[in-house]
Amino acid sequence: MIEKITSSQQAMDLEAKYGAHNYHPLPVVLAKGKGAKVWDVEGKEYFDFLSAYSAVNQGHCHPKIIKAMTDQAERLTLSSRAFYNDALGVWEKYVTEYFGYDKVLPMNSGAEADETGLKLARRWGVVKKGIPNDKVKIVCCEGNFHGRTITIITMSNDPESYANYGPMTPGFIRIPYNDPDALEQVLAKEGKEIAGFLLEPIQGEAGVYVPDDGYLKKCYDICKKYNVLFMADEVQCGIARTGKMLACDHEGVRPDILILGKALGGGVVPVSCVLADDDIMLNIKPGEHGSTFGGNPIAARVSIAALEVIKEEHLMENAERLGKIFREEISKIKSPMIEKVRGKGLLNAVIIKPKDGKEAWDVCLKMRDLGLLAKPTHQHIIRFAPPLVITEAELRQAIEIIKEALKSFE
Ligand code: IF1
Repeated sequence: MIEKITSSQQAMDLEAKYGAHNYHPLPVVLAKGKGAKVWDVEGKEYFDFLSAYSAVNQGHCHPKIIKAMTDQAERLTLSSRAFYNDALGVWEKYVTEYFGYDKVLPMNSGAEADETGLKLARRWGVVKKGIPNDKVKIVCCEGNFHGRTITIITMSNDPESYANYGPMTPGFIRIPYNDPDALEQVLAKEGKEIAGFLLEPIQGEAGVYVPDDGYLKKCYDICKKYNVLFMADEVQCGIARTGKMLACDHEGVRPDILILGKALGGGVVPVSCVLADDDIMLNIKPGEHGSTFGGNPIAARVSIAALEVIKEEHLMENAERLGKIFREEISKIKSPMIEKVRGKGLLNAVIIKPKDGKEAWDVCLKMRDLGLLAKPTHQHIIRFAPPLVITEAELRQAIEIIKEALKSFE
C-alpha cells in the first residue's frame, strides 16, 4: 500500500522504520521548494541555507530547468551509451566550450566523477608519464571530502568516513591542506611515481576551509615543475558558488583535470563530469570506463539549462556581492557563540562556540523554528549556502533570523 503523507512526523516515522539509518537529518520534512525557499508538510516556509550541499545553486524547481527535463522526458529518457542519442553531443560541445577544455566524460554523482578523475590521472601517469602500473600514486589533502566510495574514503582522515570498512585502496599520499611546501617536499621525493594532486579549491565538508590567497597557484606551479596533474574537485565550490564560475578562477588556475557535479544538474537530476584535454582524456579507450546513466538525454538537456541559468541570471555576480554582505553582517553580530565567519561568495560557514551546553545543532534547531534551514558540519561549524538566486532582501531577512536565533541563547 502506498502511504499518503499528511504530517511531518509520519514521514519521519516511515524513514526510521524502513530506511537505512545512514543520516541524522534536522527534524524537518520538506514537501515543496521554489527559488531560495522550501516548505514543510504543514506548509511552514523556510529559507534553504544548505541548497542540498550546493546542488541547488539555481534555486529549487527552476522553471527553465524543469521544462528542459519534462520536454526531454516525454521524448527519450535513456539510450545508454550502447547507442548514440541526439542530446549528448550537444551537451558535450556546450560544456567543453563553457569551461574551455577539449573533452568531457559524463557521469552522475560527484563521487563517480572523482573516481573517473582518479582513473584518468592514473592512466595518464602509466601511459604518458611512464610510471609502473603498480607504483602510480595520487597526492591528496588532510580534511578532504571527495565522496563515499571505498577508494575515495581511502583518502580521508575522518574516521566517520573510513573506519571499519575493511582494507583501503593503495596508491595515495596525504599531505596537509593549505601548505604548498608539503606538496613540494612530496613531489621532490616521490614525484617520479606521482600522477596527480587532487584537492578541493575550498574544503567544503571540512567547514568551508578557504586556503591562503595564492595557495592554488603555488600548487599548480609545483605540479607543473614535477609533471604532475593538478586535479580540482569543484563538485561543491564550482558552478558560481564562490562568486566565480570555478573557485580556481579566483587565482586564474586552469586545472588539468576539472571535476564537476551537484549544481551541474541544477539540483534536478544527478549530473557530474570530468573535463580534460585530449592528452589526458584519450588514454581511456572504448569499453574501458562508463556508466549506465552517464550522459543520458535528460541529464544532457537539464545540464545545458542549468548552466544557461547561471549566466542568464548573473548568479556568479550575485554570489560575490551577497556573500560579502553576509560575512559583513554576520561579523557585526555581537554574540558569544560566534567564533568566526569565513567563506567566499555564497559558500560560508560560522564557527560556533558552545554556550551553556548549547551548540551548533541547537542553533540550527532554533533557526528552523524561525524559518531558516542550515546544518552543522563537524559539530561546531554551521555552513550557510543558500541558492545563488537569493535576493538581497531575502538574504537580509535570513540574517535577521540568524541574529534572533543566536540572541535566544543569551
Ligand atoms: C554526503 C559532505 C558536503 C563533495 C565534494 C565530491 C562529493 C561531494 C567536494 C561527492 C559531496 C555531499 C555528500 C553528502 C553531503 C555532502 C557533503 F558533508 F558529505 F561532505 F557537501 F560537504 N566532492 N558532498 O562535497 O558527490 O557523490 O555526493 O554527488 O555524502 O553526506 P556525491
